[in-house]
Amino acid sequence: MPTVRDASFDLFRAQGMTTIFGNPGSTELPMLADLPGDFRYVMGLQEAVVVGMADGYAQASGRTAIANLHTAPGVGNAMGAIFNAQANHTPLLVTAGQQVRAQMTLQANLTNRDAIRMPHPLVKWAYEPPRAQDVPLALAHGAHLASLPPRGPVFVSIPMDDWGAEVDEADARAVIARQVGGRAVASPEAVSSLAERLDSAANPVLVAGPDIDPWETAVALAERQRLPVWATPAPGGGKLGFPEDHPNFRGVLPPAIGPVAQTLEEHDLIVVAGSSVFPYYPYIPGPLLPEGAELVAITSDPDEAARAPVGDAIVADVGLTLAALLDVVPESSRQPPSPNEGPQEIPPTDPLNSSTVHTALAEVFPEDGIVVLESPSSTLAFRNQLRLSRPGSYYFSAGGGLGFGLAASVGVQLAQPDRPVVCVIGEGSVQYAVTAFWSAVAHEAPVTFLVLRNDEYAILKWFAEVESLQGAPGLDLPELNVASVAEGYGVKAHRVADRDGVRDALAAAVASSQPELVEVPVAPGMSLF
Ligand SMILES: Cc1ncc(C[n+]2csc(CCOP(=O)(O)OP(=O)(O)O)c2C)c(N)n1
Repeated sequence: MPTVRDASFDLFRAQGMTTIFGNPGSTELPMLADLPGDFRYVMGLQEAVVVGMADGYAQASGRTAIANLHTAPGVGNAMGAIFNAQANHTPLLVTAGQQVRAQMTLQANLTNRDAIRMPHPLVKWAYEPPRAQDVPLALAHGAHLASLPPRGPVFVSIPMDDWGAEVDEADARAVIARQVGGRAVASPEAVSSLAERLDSAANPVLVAGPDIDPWETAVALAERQRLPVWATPAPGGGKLGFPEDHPNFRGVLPPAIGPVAQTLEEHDLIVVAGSSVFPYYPYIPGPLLPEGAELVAITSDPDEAARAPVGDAIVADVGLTLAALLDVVPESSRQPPSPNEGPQEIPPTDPLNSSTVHTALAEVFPEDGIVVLESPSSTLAFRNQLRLSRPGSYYFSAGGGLGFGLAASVGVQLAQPDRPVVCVIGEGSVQYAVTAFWSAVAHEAPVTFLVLRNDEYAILKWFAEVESLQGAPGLDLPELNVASVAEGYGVKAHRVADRDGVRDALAAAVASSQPELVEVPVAPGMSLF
């Protein structure tokens, strides 16, 4: 009879989950010993990095990834990264080892005492099977649930003696053979009602969110209905839902209540696709919508639909619903939106500001490049200077928990080995996942790390100013020498302070086949353009 381990690895194979991200402990060794040759183990030195890498990998490969953690302390270390994965709608099967069943009740060392409750409320489902032979079905349950909309992390705790237990062969075969899919289409009535509202509106607008996939239908809809398009506010923009060099593209919505309504002032119908309404931060009060405007959101997440403070919502697969809308909506006779203005010119400064660094990156950024961004005070400047135009070319933590960027960039690179990945990151943000440098080297992920070093938590100083708060400690970061730390992990590092030098160093790092880091001193403060 096959063992739990045989059946579980066959299940992983059947689901295309042959890359396992992990950090091993004694409770995980029975799963990992003699890892079959068709599996790859991607090692993170700390569990937040394990889950961050798995998050990037799952997003960039489009498939559920496995993150294997070390019982309770491993799950504890990973919680911030699981929070991000939930916000990113990333399909993750998070597993953790557990004491042997015979020693769980007496709570021997490393027993995860309340394994199911621990990752709540950050996962869609958490489970510890009551019997060893239930493990394959529990893993299948978790893998399917993670990949069904809204996608997200799930958790299964597995006692370490379960792996060697025997399972019924026919039962295991039945579980492994199952395929479960779930892209639900909106009802024809909902689609035709939205088509009518759209076509009869005087000045409608589309807000594109990260869950638009593929974006060709959003492009076709915007063109046919002459819709200007805004990207959902940056805090929620895990991925791009619309090409930013398209003439209809206007820019990124500001992330606060009053400014969103102000920005969309001239519109009478706001169609939001693939985003919550809206990922606001900070709190700048005002009307939720411009006076007299209506809103319709299309989302695959029932919770996003239910919690929106305003407007109607259709809960369905965003790509399929946009395609259905496209089938029934006529060509509009409205004027096309005026052409999109390109990025703003940035006058040179000494030291460089982050916007200038982004202009240098834009000059050498390859056609098929991918950016993973975690540079809080220059997020908007980045989005303004690099108008990304290829699908799957941008990853950003929708949850806002630092530590995503560095780790995810390694996972994205492993999922997309033929596309150059550039991780644009603040020196403060690096610290939350700093060991990911080691994983990049160990797994030969040739990421280019562009580190913006302003010696401070610039975004927090800006928030303090906006909120009229003075005297907060801990906002300065003197002497945080990221290049030296990265060298300690085996990354080739360069320090460059002038614009042309930055451009050339980035071009060389992008072209190289190993991970390289370019550290640039930049002026303090926010960069908006
Ligand atoms: C896990 C976590 N801890 C703390 C924060 C709060 N936080 C948000 S931005 C920021 C500063 C990041 O510094 P840096 O990467 O240097 O970027 P800068 O603000 O200078 O652009 C901090 C500490 C957070 N978002 N996530």
